[in-house]
Amino acid sequence: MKDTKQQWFKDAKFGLFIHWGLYSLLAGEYKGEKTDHIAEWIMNHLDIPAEEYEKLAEQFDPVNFDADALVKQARDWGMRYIVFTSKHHEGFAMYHSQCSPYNVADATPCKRDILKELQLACEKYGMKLGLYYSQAQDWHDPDGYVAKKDNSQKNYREYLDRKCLPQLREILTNYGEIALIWFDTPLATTPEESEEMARLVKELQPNCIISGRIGNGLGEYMTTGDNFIPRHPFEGDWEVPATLNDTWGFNKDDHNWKDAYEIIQLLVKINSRGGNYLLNIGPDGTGRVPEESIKILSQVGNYVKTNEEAIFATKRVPVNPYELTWGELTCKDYHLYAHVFHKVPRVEILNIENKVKRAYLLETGQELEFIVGKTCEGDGFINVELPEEYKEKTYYCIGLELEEETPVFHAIRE
Ligand code: H79
Repeated sequence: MKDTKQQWFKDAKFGLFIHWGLYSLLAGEYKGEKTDHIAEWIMNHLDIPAEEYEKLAEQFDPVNFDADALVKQARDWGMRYIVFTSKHHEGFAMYHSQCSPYNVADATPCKRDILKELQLACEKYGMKLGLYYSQAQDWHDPDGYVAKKDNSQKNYREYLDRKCLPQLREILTNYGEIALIWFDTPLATTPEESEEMARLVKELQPNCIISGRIGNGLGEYMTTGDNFIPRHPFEGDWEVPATLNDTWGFNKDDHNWKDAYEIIQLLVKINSRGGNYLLNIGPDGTGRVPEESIKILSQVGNYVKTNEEAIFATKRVPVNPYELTWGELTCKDYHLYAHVFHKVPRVEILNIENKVKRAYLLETGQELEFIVGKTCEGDGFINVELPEEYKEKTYYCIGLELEEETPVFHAIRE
């Protein structure tokens, strides 16, 4: 069972992933050719030579990027941590690196250290800062791995010593407290090499959490497949990295946005099963966050902020043999929370053994009537009565104060 030993991560429940790099300038299209894959992969997918691709840096001048405003917004969306792409597979460092001039402060006209800007904003707003670092794939370095290509001629050791390890040292030394490091696609990285990376991280920042994708089983929590949710409650610390549309990096042609209601349901479902939801935005080449993302996240934020008690610091709900027709449950110390997403005349929970002290609406604090009883077959149930106007409502949450520390469900009777 994976254990980060970091209470902030277990409590966080909701985080912001930011994919931003040179690919954002292309927005899914290069020289009239569009990519129909995740947009940050455009260099690879359209086989753009490194000497051509690197020229993009000359255009990188993100006049619309405001780290302070973005971090403040993330707080308002109810998020507790941020993971930022310090270097994606393209190989471009989004901070001032001393070991490679291919970085945002040296190779662009703007000369800005984006990571430094984010660090300061995160410190100001009490936001945990995590960093994505593509440790194995680097399509700019001649010795970095490239997925699904023949890497046999690469001197990976050279790349590790020249770029990967020195850059890890930089991002873990020059940017204050890094709460988490998000590795990705280890490919042929050996156990010894992963071990070396992990040792470096812990030597520089003992509290920095190492994500699941360092490879070779060395991650301190489980990262699910992109956009994949475990079907059952999952023990230990884990996280679902996910997108709002079908890309991580900005793609001007991807309008396949999930709506806010779907995102709220996914968040609560993931929390209910014990995980964190790391939800992505892809700013465009100017640093502007897509309008649609802001709209969705603001709506999600309203729900999260109103019902924060039922999201933040909640724990995995024990296996419930019955599917709920109206929504999802979350829980924490002596409380069970019913998130109601569908219209119901009253909220019914079946096969539950707990005694209830009190039921209330989270958004108003209003006390609610409830019945704790047994069906004719002898199964425990809780029914919560709703005020008239709530019988027509959806997306609200009911708190139940329990006599017992955790909810207790029993198996379906044979
Ligand atoms: O950062 C985001 C992705 O860019 C990264 N992980 C998330 C968090 C990621 N790296 N690899 N993958 C996701 C999966 C790769 C899928 C691929 Fe393909 C399928 C690579 C090659 C075939 C899609 C199709 C991308 C290029 C061609």
